[in-house]
Amino acid sequence: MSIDFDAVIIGAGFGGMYMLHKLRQKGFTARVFEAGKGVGGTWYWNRYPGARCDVESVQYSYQFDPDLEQEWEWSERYATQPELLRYANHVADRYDLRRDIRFETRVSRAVFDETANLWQVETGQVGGAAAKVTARFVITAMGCLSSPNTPKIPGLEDFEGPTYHTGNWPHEGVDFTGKTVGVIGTGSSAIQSIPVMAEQAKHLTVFQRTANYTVPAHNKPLDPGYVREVKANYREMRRRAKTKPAGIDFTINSASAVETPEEERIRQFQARWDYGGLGFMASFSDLLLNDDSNRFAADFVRAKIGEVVKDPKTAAALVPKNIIGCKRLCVDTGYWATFNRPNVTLVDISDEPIERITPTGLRAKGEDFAVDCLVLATGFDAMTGALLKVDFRGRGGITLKERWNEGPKTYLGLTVVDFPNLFMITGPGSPSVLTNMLPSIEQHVDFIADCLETLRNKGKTVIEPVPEAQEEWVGHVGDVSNITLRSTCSSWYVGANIPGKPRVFMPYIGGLPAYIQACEKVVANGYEGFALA
Ligand code: N01
Repeated sequence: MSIDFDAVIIGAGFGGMYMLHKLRQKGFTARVFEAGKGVGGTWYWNRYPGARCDVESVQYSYQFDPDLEQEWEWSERYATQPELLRYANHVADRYDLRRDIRFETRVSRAVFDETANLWQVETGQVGGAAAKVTARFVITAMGCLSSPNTPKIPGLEDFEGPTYHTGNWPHEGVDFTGKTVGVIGTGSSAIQSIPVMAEQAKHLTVFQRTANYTVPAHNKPLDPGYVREVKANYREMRRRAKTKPAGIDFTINSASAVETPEEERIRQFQARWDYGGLGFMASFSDLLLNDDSNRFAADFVRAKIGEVVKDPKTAAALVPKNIIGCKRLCVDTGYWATFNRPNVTLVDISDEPIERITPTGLRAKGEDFAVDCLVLATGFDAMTGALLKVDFRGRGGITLKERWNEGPKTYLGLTVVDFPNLFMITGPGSPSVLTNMLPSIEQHVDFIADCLETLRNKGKTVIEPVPEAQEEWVGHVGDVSNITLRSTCSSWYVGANIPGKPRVFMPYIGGLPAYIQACEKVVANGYEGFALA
């Protein structure tokens, strides 16, 4: 059987685009299949009002080409979705990527042919015929939060008005002027979009099952002097970022919150609060390791709610009860203050689920809420959802679904036993969602490209992890997750948001530096843990 491409890449977000560029640079042929009409991945689909990145723009950007870094101008501290999408398109144009990308094409199945040592990849084109291509390698770049979760609320299909999911927002936008809107969910997507939708809608009713922690973004236009300074020192900033667990260049206070006197502790929290953003969780080194330290941080944030929200009942309902950092910390602009608006109502459904969706609204807590449209800010089947939508078949016809029926098991979050020549960019078992995605993506892409080059140089055509290496990595991922409080509570990190999903802490929480070191050791030892044939 002939081989059409050295590699098939699934997805044209930041992972898929850089993978294509890197493989081309190394002289490999590659074809990217992308379900959307354009590049950008997350930033192509998540177009809800207020969508923006919670990692600062100058850090949430590619670093593989210093010229790209220098020429691109970010306008705000946190880039908006449209700006990020413009950046993705600029990258696609600058490196002439589109000629190897097939848009509106979804990969449905990929079968490993053990005789020819290649992948047979089946695709379906929107409105077109199915097709098959063959490739030596398949590389998934489908994103960790790309399979939207639509909860099975009774009656959802009976609703007569439009229903929008934040993770699959209409490209033409939505005009909420004069509309009554029901929002289900209070995660990051809801917390970003609620303040913006509230400015337009006639009335917004927010159905909250779990109150969430959020810190202010303090977003602002980027000062040209600051940008000049960043650009002059980009390499150093990127180097520092790689020494931080989250791959983000912010200062981590090495002190323990419990061992710090109260006055100093509050001063630290307040300083981080005033600066804004995810760095709040780096106020102390033990916020996710020690119950008391965590409670200090949680109490600090909880106390802020009453200072902003005027109605005591609403303020009390907005107070999160779980640990801070259990779910990803949200970063907001005016979220709590939005509940002071006369056109916004919070409905606390923590004690009983939404009874049903009716043709004209929702029924919850024995009350009917009439709405013109529904917004589902209900998140994603994270980390494994998109991968398991593709019918991957490895050795002996085993499916990835069968292999992962007790939760995802990988070697380095990159590869899976019995699925030779399959690589996953930011797969489960890698730092991915616990880090700045861009440096994590680039590290994976570089690892994969170097690996393919090594195989070519050695005259090898097959690489796959050995079971012992995978078991050891899975054990290590589990062990480090057990050290932190994060694995003790319900979140999408452990699959708790999807009924029936195995409860496993999916990302690697050991931090980016430890992960990079582990990968470097594997390479230095001649791809230790892999079998090459
Ligand atoms: O999704 P979520 P998200 N009835 O899963 C609720 C990234 N992100 O899209 O908590 C009622 O966090 C659910 O309730 P509960 C970021 O990593 C980044 O907001 O399960 N409610 C929850 O409130 C983030 O963590 C940015 O009790 C139901 C909400 O829906 C991740 O994406 C921006 C329900 C879902 O929250 C996911 O965020 C946005 C039901 N049946 C997102 N089912 C950046 O800033 C679910 N819910 C980069």
